[in-house]
Amino acid sequence: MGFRRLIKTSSILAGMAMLSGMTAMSAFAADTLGQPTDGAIDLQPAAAPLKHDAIFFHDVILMPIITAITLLVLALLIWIAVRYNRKSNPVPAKFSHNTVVEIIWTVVPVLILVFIAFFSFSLLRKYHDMPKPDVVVKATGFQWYWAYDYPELGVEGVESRVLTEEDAKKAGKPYLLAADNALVVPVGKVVHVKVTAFDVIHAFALPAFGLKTDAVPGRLNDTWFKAEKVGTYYGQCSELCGVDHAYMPIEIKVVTDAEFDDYIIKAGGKTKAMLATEARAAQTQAAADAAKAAADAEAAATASATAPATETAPAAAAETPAIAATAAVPAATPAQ
Ligand SMILES: [Cu+2]
Repeated sequence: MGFRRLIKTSSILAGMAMLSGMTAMSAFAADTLGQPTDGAIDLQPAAAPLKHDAIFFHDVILMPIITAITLLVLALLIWIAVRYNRKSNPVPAKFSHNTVVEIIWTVVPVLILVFIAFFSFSLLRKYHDMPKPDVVVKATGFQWYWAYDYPELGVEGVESRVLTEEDAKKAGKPYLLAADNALVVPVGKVVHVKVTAFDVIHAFALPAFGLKTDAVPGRLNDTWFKAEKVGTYYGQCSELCGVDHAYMPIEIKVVTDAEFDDYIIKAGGKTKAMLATEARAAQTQAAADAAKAAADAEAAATASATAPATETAPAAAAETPAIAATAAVPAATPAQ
């Protein structure tokens, strides 16, 4: 009788759990991209490849296993409590040990862990094996703010500090997540972040991109993302780093290519296109210089061959323009 009532209660509980699961789903649908949402549960929605993979690992691999194990243990507890209490089972069995059962409850958890490890390591590999970068950014943690560099584009020391509550409200941004200077990156491009720290250990973390990388003084850690949508994304320092740990947010602003180039130029740097043009010009200049030097050398050689031997420019001096130039100063260089 008591057992039936328990079954009834547990089915009601299961129904409630399903209902709350459905509300969670609707909360999930209303989530704001790039920042936490009041009253929502579950992970923040993804805006980069690593986060999609992390959500798959959590939702499809881990949660079903955790739920199944929890329900199994709950069912066993209920079964034991109902079937083997003193009233239902006045004469208990006296045996102990059962080899078959013990082998099963050792081997099955090992198999479950191996199954989880397979997906876990493949996710770790995705974090580790980074695609070729389009933009490289260096993020340095300070007590208590972040500084960003674009080493290849010549932009250095963009300091990023928390907005005051008043300024955040004025800007319509979330307080404690918004910064005065965001890290600006182009959309749809592979961004490598070299993470380090100046003083103590911080951590560069941003949920929507699936980032969480320790910032350790004297060490460069790598992470990467490829933002899928233009917008503003928020994260926080995620390693307790001192009294203002809560006041060093990470704001990443994802913009179009053109806007990114504008930003780099305004920040005093050079865009990839500018650098490529400069490199091409330098190459052309170098080729022209080499051609001119060769022509000069040839002309000098011809001149020394035709000129009388009393001249100060010997044939050997024509080998390189530098030596030719030295030889052209008669007082300093004794004639051979
Ligand atoms: Cu910190």
